[in-house]
Amino acid sequence: MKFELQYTDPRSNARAGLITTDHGQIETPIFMPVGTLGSVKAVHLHELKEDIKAQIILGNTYHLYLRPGLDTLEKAGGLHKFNGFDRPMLTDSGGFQVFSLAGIRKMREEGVEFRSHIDGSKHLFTPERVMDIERTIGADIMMAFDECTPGTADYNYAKKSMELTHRWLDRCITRFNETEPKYGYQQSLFPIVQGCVYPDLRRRSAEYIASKNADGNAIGGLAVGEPTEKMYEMIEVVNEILPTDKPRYLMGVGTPVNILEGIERGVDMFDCVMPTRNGRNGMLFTKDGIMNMRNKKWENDFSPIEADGASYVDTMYSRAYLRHLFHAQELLALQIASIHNLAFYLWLVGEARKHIIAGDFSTWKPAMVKRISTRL
Ligand code: PRF
Repeated sequence: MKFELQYTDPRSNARAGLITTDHGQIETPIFMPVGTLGSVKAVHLHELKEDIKAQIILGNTYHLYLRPGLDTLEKAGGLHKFNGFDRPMLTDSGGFQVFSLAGIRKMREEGVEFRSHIDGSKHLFTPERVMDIERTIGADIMMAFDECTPGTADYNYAKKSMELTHRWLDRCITRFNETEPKYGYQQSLFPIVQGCVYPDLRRRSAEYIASKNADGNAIGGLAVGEPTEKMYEMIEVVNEILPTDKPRYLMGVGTPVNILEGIERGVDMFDCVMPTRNGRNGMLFTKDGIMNMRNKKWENDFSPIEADGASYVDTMYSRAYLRHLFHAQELLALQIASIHNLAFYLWLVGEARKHIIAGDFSTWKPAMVKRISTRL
């Protein structure tokens, strides 16, 4: 994998870059739609590629390991062959999902023992095991196995947890270096900064992660219960230390505003379930603000969903019709909302990139933050 830093905003830390993988290029800053089980929920590949223009999607080690399982993925020839998405993919390591989803966990130095949320069966994730699983899934970017410290953790817990994440990282790197990709294309390993809301821990973690000289670096343990201002402060602390010539990935973030704030602070990659999950609940993000499509307000509004929206669904369907679909619990509502929101997210990061390149990001960004924060 290669990263080329193309433009840096003179008035902020915003950057535009280009990642090159064996499955193609990614223009940064970028948003990665979440495809937990190998599919972006309610979205066909055709829309994902041609309309939403997704450049990279994310899959989850925890979910794919439980279903369909490693045998099937290996027989398929990896996740790209299995789901048909021939552009870059990234897998999260389970370092978040095990902690948020799995039942009865036992944390030890060795790893985490957990019970499947599907059938209660017992499993053990160690850093070595997770590397082997991510090799079998075959994403272009593999995330290290970490503990995602809750945003409310006390200092002592956060410190111990960060130190464990660092020891696990060393074991991930060893295993990664001992093993080969299985399907004939390269894979990169991204380590993850932790340290909760404590600046000195964040600094120590960023220094440790930077010392590994990986192809890219991630910031974890944010948007997990801490105040938003703390999140922005931690991004600033960490990005002062992470190398500028490698992509920086802020995990699981966030709202459109969070993403613009992250870009301004030097983040290049984002993922979040928000556009798809909130979309399925009727929440639409648009250039002119947030709409709850279940509201009575839209009952007789026959205007397009978004007249100058980024997706073909925006002018193909009216607000009144989409509201009707949500009320009638029609599956089409979930599809339209997911496609709309993802197209908006990809449009937003694409615009940010254009304005970084044009040199007016610092005036464009506050105006856009104001515009998209409105409630329609
Ligand atoms: N670690 C991992 N995945 C994640 C996170 C993390 O800290 C987060 C936190 N926002 C989202 N996804 N491995």
